[in-house]
Amino acid sequence: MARHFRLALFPQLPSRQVLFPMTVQTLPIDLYTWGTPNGFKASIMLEELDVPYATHFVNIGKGEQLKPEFLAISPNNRIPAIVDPEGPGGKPISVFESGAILQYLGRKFGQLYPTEERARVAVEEWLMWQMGGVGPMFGQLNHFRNYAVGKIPYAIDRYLNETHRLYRVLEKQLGGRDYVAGDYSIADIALFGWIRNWESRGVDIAEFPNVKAWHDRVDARPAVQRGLKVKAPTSFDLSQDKDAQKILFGQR
Ligand SMILES: N[C@@H](CCC(=O)N[C@@H](CS)C(=O)NCC(=O)O)C(=O)O
Repeated sequence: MARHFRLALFPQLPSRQVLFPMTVQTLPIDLYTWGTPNGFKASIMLEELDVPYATHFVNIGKGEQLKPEFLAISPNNRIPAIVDPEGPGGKPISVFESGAILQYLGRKFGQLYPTEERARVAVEEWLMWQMGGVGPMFGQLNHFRNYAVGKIPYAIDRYLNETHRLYRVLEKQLGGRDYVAGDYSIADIALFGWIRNWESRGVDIAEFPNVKAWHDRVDARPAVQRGLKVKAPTSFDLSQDKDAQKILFGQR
């Protein structure tokens, strides 16, 4: 249910926010996740918005993402996914793909996703850059560095080079900027979970001081810290766990 009382109650707010109706969430949003960089995007966003949500862990090492009830809301068998019982028209809606979740929540609650067209395009550019570049490339690097049977130097070099290139692009973008696309936004949230843990990617962060400063700025946000706590209740060591490897690497 959208309520339009912010203007009356908070006349001192900047016009961008005043124009946006405040949406009140009555029923909790269901979050399906498993503490991973993609999962953290959704939990950090929900924490930033300070809306009620209920977490359901989907153990991707045990194949719970392949169950029909999960596929009904996330047909690509990947976390995160959400179900908002108060979707458009007051009816439930499910959303899969972390970028689509960030956009849906940003639009619904009128926060962290600007409406002014130039500002919105900038946020979307960097959101798509994360979704199409950083996530998949860092993911492949992780696979070939840590899990591939036999080390394939060509593949490791290929993805390590690309990972460095992406850090360098971000370094340049963050020169003279606090956040990647104007104010702190869903683009920063999308990037944060992937950019941290640079040691595990073989990246020397001293080469990227703007990225490090940005990381520390985002990391200092209490909602980000709360969002990072939404992690799997149990863990599995993917480099050793043959059953989990079969599930995660053997899908066709
Ligand atoms: N493009 C998807 C990627 C999601 C994704 O890869 N999720 C991983 C965990 S980070 C997963 O659920 N893997 C389960 C599987 O591979 O079966 C998104 O951004 O939501």
